[in-house]
Amino acid sequence: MAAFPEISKISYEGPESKNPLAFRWYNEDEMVEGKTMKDHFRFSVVYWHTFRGTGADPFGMGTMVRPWDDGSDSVENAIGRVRAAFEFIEKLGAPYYAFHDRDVAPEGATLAETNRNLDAVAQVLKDEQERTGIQLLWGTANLFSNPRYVHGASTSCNADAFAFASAQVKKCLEITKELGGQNYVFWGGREGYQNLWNTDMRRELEHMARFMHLAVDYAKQIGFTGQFLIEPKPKEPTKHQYDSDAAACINYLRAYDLMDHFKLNLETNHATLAGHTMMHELEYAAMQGALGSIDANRGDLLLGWDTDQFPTNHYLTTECMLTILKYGGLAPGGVNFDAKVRRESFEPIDLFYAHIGGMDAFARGLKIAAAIRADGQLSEMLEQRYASWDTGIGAEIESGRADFKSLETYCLAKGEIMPNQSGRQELLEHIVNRFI
Ligand code: XUL
Ligand code: CO
Repeated sequence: MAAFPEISKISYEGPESKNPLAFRWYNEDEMVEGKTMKDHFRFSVVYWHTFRGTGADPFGMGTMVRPWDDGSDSVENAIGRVRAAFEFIEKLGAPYYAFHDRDVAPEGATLAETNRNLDAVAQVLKDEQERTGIQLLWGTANLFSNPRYVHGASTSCNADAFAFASAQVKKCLEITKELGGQNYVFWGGREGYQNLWNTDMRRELEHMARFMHLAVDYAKQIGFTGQFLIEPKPKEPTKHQYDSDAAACINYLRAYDLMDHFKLNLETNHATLAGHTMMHELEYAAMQGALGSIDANRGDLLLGWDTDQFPTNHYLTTECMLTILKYGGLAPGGVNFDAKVRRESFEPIDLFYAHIGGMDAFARGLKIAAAIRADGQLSEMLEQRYASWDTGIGAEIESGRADFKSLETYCLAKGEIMPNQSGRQELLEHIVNRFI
């Protein structure tokens, strides 16, 4: 039985269309800067919010109406959910999906039973991938829900939790490889602390690094060649997460000799929680060669937590796409909708409205970003701003020919210097508005 019987394949109808079940901007074969939209974005649907989200919040139970799901934790129900998920992703026209091990298959009474459950569901995932051509963008292990990870997984004070997390990631790497996953993500939901009085931070960070090295080693052993990604987030559920933002992650990867094996999976709402813009996080990671993939969503400025809303703001998507284009794209990463429909949007059709809106917002952002780049005024102004570094004393400093003595000599001869350039922020913002 079809899960979405009243929905047919979503198609592109163009900006004039008023059909809410059609794309107005996302036209997968349209070329932008020499690449199809499909290849620019590599859109991905997440299993956890879209197929496991119930709408429960700390004040009330779930609200989602999901006729294909009997609410049980059985393997049969999990398999039925796979069929519904692939029907949805295929009708939407997203080329990828992403999951946690525990989203797709139920945990059993023992590790062996859990692994058997995962194998049974993975076989159906594989069949559905082959039937539809939909691919796995990334897999990840849920190392935060089960009470065994109450103090963390690889950073737990309990060595058994580290061992269990290792067994879980081992299995998840095998399944991700089996399903042709193009990346593997670590998001350390409980890898941090609630207070420092009970925390040996140095020891915990060393354990987390050991864990990542073990994953890298095992990937090599089994021939998994996907890209490893770390997903920064500063807090929630812990007060402080060690992977707090792009800069902290990159410092950590360098300090523990992991830079060759990892890139970052940046999420908009996590950037907001860290007190950064998404553009900042993208730029910071990309300039160091560590831009891997993005979790596309947004927060709410009036709510201080990780609301994971679908992105609809064209300024946001333009900023994302400007930076992504500047650094040559995301592959093998993609634009992964780590976003959930609101508790009040409980009908199955809302899943379509949400994803179509997000894909269209990104498609429009891409077109705006490409127009800004083709126009060239912004990049010319940026280049101009740093012109003093291109010749003379600037070039001498950049090339390493200057030292403190030669710079003092230069200043003694030159005399006082004056601020010589306006920052032009208002003009620049106004120029961006010409395109949005
Ligand atoms: C949590 C979050 C996760 C990761 C995968 O805030 O973003 O869903 O994306 O574990
Ligand atoms: Co995420």
